[in-house]
Amino acid sequence: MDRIKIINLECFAKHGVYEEENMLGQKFVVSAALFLDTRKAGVSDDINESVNYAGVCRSIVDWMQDNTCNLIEAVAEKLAEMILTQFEPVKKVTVEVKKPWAPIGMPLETVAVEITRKKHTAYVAFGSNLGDSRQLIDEAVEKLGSIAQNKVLKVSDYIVTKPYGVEDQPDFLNGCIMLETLLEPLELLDAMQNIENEAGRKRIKRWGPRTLDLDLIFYDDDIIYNERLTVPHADMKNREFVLKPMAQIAPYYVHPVYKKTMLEMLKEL
Ligand code: A4P
Ligand code: MG
Repeated sequence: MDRIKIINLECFAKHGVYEEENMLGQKFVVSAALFLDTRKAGVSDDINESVNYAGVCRSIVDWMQDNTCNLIEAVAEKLAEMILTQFEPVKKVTVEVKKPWAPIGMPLETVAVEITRKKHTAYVAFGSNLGDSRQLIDEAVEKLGSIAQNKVLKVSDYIVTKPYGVEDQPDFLNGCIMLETLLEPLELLDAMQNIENEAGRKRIKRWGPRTLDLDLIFYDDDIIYNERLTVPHADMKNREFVLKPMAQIAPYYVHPVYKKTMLEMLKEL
């Protein structure tokens, strides 16, 4: 990806662990590499096709002065999040925060933290067969989208499906959403489980009736396997209630393990 670089932007701010630092302030030096596609702006010579780096610099300085963190790790994290959420064309960012006057009682040129953060694409399947399913799902989509690090990009139709697995239970309402997220996979799972709990979800019976079920189907092209998470979702290839909405919102998305599009997987099922 192309990069716009901001190098050594100076500002005076009050981040630090010591009280004196929070009162007196000191010099910070911020660098950022904004990863985006500059091809269109390069051809058209139109600023509207790119990111105005003056605007990014202004936002960095304003944020540095309006907030107080203990750690430069936190400063870098928040700056990266601010840049990614406020400047849409930026897909990934590297932020370096330098603190040349760090009060450690020894001469040094500077201390610095450098981090890289990016926007991820996640697909989340939803299902409900207890309570007011449509409203519970509407609320879940709204809650997922209202998390500052998330943006809902697409929502499939809600479809009525016959129960799969345990069959003597009411029909389900199912669908999928496409999410842009800055959350890491387990953070996203935490958020999903909180929303399930708020919907009154009780974990009584595996595959049994539920007010709200949110499953993480894909997270970028990542393959994740740990105690809490299997991604891509292990059983999706057998579930029409997942593949049908996926084929609607992401027909050509290729399963990172099976190497087949959602349309192909649906057709095979
Ligand atoms: N977990 C692991 N991987 C994931 C993932 N990719 N996404 C872990 C979400 N969670 C994942 O889930 C159990 C544990 O799975 C979690 O703690 C998480 O750490 P759960 O939601 O508490 O339990 P569950 O939903 O009863 O089990 P499971 O296996 O998730 O059930 P499913 O697979 O969700 O199936 N028929 C129709 N027509 N429509 C449906 O929506 N849903 C089910 C439930 C059965 N039949 C259905 C439908
Ligand atoms: Mg589940």
